[in-house]
Amino acid sequence: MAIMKISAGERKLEIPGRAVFADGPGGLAKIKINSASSSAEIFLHGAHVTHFQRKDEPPLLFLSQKSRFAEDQAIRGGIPVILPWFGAREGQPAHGFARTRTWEVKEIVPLPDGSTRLRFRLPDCAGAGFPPFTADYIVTVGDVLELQLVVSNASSDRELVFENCLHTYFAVGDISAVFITGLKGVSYRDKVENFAEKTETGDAVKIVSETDRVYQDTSGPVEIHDAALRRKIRVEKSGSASTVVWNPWIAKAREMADFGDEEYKTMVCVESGNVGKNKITLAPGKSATLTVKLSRAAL
Ligand code: TA6
Repeated sequence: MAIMKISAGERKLEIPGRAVFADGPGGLAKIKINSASSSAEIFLHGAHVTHFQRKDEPPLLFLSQKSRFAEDQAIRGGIPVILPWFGAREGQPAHGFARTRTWEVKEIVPLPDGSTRLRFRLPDCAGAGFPPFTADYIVTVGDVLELQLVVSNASSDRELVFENCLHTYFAVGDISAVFITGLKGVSYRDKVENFAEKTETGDAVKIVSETDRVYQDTSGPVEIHDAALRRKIRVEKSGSASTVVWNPWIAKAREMADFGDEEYKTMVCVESGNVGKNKITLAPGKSATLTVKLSRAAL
């Protein structure tokens, strides 16, 4: 029973009918949140938001039917918290260790507007060559989903150089009827072509093949236009200079054991963070906050 592992202190934070612990698959504990206008689910494993849905609307986030749920595995879908490195790292798992650690629940606060704010802390952040740091993650579930990742350099004498990213998987009705705006004129590294440096020339990004782009020096909002679900998802952010757009398409989808062969048709990742040349350098005692706000409007 996953929730048996929840500490007494954490159990006291529960708000009946609003934020309660529950057993998730694979022996992983989660919190089920019901706010006035929306519901969400967050696993303590990786402080991973796997579900956000406004009442009477389809879910905003994609979660693979084939996702693994295990202590040492990342969940495929939702919002993986990528920290303190993005992508590959010699001798280390891809995308950092934060997404496969169990975070502690520090606060659950019912807000007057009917939304619910939760704060998570990543225990013992050090190792892999990084100086000691702290990471707090604040998730506010309401009309919109707001996420804040606060990283502080806890060292007294060493700089902390790190990457972070909220690697959001959005649910879409039909990828062939989706386009993404807000990236025109922005330069990017194309991972599909060996990180070739390019510039976005089009008014909108269309996904017609494997797409894996790291847009750099961009802090503006991005919108995902989804004709099939007749909605527009807006990704607003602060404290972030990189936006990553990813869809594995056919071949990669087949290669991934924790992703369905056809699932590339109903998801797109639009990720907000600081990666590659936008990585962050924090002096001792300093902090950096990455904030992302996810909202949607009818098309
Ligand atoms: O954010 C895009 C990306 O870096 C892709 O290159 C792809 O690898 C994806 O992340 C998923 O990575 P994962 O380690 O979760 O399989």
